[in-house]
Amino acid sequence: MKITKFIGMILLCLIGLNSFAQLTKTSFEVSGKCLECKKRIENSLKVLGVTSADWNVNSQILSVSYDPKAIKLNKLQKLISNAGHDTPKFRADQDVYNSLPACCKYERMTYSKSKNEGSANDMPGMPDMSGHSGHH
Ligand SMILES: [Cu+2]
Repeated sequence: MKITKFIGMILLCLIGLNSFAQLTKTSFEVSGKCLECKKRIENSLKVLGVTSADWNVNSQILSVSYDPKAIKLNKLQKLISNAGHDTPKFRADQDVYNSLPACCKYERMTYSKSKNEGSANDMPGMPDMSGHSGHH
C-alpha cells in the first residue's frame, strides 16, 4: 500500500515538527468495531493541529497528539462524531451511523442526558444505619 508509506512520511515530518509546537497528548474512548473504523476515525483527524491519531481497535481508545492552540479537544471529538463514531462528548448523527458499512455497526455509546442529582422525592433521614440493627 502506497498510502501507508505516504502516511509514514508525513508522520516522520510531524515528529520533526514536534520540537517546535507545544503539543498536548490525550486519549479517550471512541466507539468503533473494525479496521475500517480505525481508518475512518484516524482520517477524520487529519486536520490542522493534530499531529498524530491512533485508535486501538481492541481497547477502542484513541490516542491523539495535538496543538491546543490550533484545535480544541471538543473540536476533535466533533470531527470524529461527524465521521460517524461516538465519542464521550458527541454522539454521531443517526443518519451518519446508518450509512456506515455493516461491519462498522458498533454498539452505540450510552449518554446520560440529564443527571438529576437531587432526586424528586427527598426523604429526610434514610433509616440506613449499617451495623445498628440490634433490637432490644
Ligand atoms: Cu468498521
